[in-house]
Amino acid sequence: MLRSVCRTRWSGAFFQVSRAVSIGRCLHQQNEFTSLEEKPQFPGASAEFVDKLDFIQPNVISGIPIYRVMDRQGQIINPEEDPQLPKEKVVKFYKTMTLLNTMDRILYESQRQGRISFYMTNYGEEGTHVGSAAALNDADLVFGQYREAGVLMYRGYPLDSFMAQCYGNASDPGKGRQMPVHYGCKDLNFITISSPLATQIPQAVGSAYAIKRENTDRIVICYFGEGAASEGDAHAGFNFAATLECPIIFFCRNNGYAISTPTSEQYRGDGIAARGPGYGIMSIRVDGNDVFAVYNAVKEARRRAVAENQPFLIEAMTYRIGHHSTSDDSSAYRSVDEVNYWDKQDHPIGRIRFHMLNQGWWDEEQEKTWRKKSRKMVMESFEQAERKLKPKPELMFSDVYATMPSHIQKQQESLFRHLKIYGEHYPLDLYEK
Ligand SMILES: Cc1ncc(C[n+]2csc(CCOP(=O)(O)OP(=O)(O)O)c2C)c(N)n1
Ligand SMILES: [Mg+2]
Repeated sequence: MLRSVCRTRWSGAFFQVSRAVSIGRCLHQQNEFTSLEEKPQFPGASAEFVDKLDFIQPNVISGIPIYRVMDRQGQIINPEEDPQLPKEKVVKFYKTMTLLNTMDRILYESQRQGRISFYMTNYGEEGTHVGSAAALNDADLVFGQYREAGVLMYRGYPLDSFMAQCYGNASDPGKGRQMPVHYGCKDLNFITISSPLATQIPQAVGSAYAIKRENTDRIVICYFGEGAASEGDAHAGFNFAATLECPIIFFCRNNGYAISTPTSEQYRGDGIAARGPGYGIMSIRVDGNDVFAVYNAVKEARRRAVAENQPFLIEAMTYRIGHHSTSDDSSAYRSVDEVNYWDKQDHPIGRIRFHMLNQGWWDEEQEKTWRKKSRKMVMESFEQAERKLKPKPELMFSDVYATMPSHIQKQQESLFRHLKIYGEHYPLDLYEK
């Protein structure tokens, strides 16, 4: 009963826009066409004439509120919004968020020690990953950007597979041909990450359109950063999703920065959520460090996306605590105090831990045991990945073309010739034969 009340309350929280637009269009089409009537007949707008010159203020949609369920001490603010998740589920949230954090620390250090080539941490954004992943169905298709490892982890992607991809060893499904953090898993419906920003957005919309045509109970979720939202592909994706009425959730992680570009230089409007109404998309802004707020927003958006075949835009406000990647030093463009604030005072892991402690679901002893156990799990997996051989060198030429074209064939032969003569200068014993 309470759940259905929550849902009804919830549906009101999204900015209602797209219905008004499509109803307006229908009315316009139904009107009998007459050039004598003093009403606008333009096919591209449903509006009235005015006789006073007035520009629309760019801040007409300004200060979109940030939905949250818990305060910073992990207390539920409004009991009607409590998702009332069972203890086991909340503990799973916490364990995933902390395991991700531990994996990040180990892999970040590995890169610093020269064991892997590159890494990107998820520090501070764990709540956006886990809250959203938990609200989806397993069959829902995920398109990520690159900083969403927690979504894959929540779905059950094993530590060994994360490590295999980052080490590019023989167990990596991508056979070592991608940079670290470019995960993908067909079985878990997680599309492989690609580096060029925002390319996943129109691809995700295309998939959502295909899913709509299949008429199954599935949706697509597409993650991207507030920086990627400046790409042309974002516009194309939003507009196609709205006009083709696709069951998709656009999930923007607004973490304050796109490498060194702060949001103050990224856009002039009220963030990403404010763009939704312009496209006719239902939109909401949530506190991304509140895992329950993220969960509620995605759950409701998912329910409505399936029921009504329409897109939703969720802007999750959060903060990128780590450097952009191992190729970045963020001390060049932001203060230590700023980072410390988010790390120490407004962290998604801290907030859910407070909540669990308040509920009597967690204590210091459990914390110590879990931290020790999770670190051991990560270390074992990391050591195993490091010991594994690299994939056969010739695999770098396969899997792109069904039949290998002659120029690739030539390159492959040239590599073999080279290795035959100079092989002793390469660590070939580290590669599978
Ligand atoms: C088309 C394109 N342009 C530039 C880059 C380089 N680049 C990689 S990540 C990044 C910043 C993206 O920021 P945001 O979308 O906010 O995601 P975040 O890293 O903050 O999670 C840039 C500019 C790229 N990968 N692709
Ligand atoms: Mg960003």
